[in-house]
Amino acid sequence: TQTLKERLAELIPAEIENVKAVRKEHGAKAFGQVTVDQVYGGMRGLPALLWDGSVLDAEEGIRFRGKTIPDCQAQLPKAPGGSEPLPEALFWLLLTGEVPTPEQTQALSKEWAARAQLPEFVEEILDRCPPTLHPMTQFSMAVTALNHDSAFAKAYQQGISKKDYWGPTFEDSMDLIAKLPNIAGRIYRNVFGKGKLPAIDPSKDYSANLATLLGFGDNEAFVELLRLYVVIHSDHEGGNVSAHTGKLVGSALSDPFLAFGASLNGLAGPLHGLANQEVLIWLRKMKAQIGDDISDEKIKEYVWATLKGGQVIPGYGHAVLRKTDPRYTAQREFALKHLPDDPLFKLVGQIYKIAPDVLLEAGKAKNPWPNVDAHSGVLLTYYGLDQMNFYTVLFGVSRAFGVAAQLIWDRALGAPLERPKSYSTEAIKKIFANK
Ligand code: FCX
Repeated sequence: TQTLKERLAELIPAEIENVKAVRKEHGAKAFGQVTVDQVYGGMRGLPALLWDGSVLDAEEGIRFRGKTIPDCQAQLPKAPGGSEPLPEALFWLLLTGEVPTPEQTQALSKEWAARAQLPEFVEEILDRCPPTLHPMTQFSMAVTALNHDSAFAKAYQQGISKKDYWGPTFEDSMDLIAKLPNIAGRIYRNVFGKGKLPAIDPSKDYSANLATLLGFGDNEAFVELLRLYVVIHSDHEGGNVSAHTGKLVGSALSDPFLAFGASLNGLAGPLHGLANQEVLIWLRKMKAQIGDDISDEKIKEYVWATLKGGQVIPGYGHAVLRKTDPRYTAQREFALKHLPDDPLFKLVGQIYKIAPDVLLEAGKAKNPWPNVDAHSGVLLTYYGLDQMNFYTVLFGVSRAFGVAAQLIWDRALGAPLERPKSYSTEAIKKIFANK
């Protein structure tokens, strides 16, 4: 059967022609106006990036190459006996727009297992980190250090031609994804004193190995959760902080390890990926304050107190979405199937009925609905992974799939250095003085 790299090699020339034709026909046309508010307002809605892998609709949520999360659950290959899509298949889909065969999916599991080992010095870097250093900082350090063996950096030094950039970028991206379970597992075991890391099993899929490295390999429901988790966290179009940072840094021809290390530092912010940690902290504080008998009225008061304290409600709101995040819904459905009576899950469901109305009444947030981070920690906690400062690491493992796919296509299409224009407030005043 055909490998992913062989399939990509077939697809790339046609896509280069496709882009050429689009630029020839539409290159000089304008999307519309850019307002001064967009310059001050974090560039919301500014059409500025190209990425075919996934598109985010404000109402409907994410589609990966045109497929919704339920489509992916129905159509992507699964593990024997499993019902959640395999992240291996999602990576193939992101890169090619095609659903791989079960054999092609399995070949990716095998290839990632074969590439999984970390260089010894990276293991040592992690082992020397104090357990008080946040897991995301450790994660980003280890990923950045993998640049030591970058195929792209080496090929660039040896004078590789621009048209061949995507090849070593693909190799680095495969290595990057393959090595993440060992990095995540090592951080988890070091920080939380969970003993020695077991070896990767080449006969198992990526998520099963990741679960084993974290110490949960025997729990098939947890493995299924990880499969779903990685798929839904993999990509969220091109403009979110982690995806965009990876693309931006990659545009300087920094290799995928340097580019994704930068993505992780963005994901580690509380308004982005760290929100899944923040949600659990917020829930625990709520329980500590209110006690076990939590009424709707008490929740309402707690949500208001958070807002009045000048803080955000973690896990709620979104820069693009204007409806409940389908990534939240997918996790809710997983919980309804596997842990319907879990008290923390019930609490999250209760908050879902209350927080949106409070946010609407407060009148600031453009989207009062929950996002992906409102739900993920509750599922992990249920299975015993209750160290919440580790949660964003799992988001990071997943986000590598989207960022890597994007980097490969950017190098294949010859994406140039990113360099938007910045303006001073004085310049803006002058430009619009008489307009
Ligand atoms: N709680 C309280 N206030 C909120 C809010 C929330 N959940 N969401 C938005 N607001 C506030 C904003 O802080 C802003 O206030 P300001 O005018 O005083 O600056 C105002 O509402 C308008 O913001 P809005 O345009 O709706 O949202 P942004 O695009 O600026 O920000 C995020 C989007 C996601 C950053 C925002 O909704 C937020 O802070 N949410 C909580 C953190 C969170 O859950 N992040 C994870 C998002 C995502 F899913 C991910 O990346 O993982």
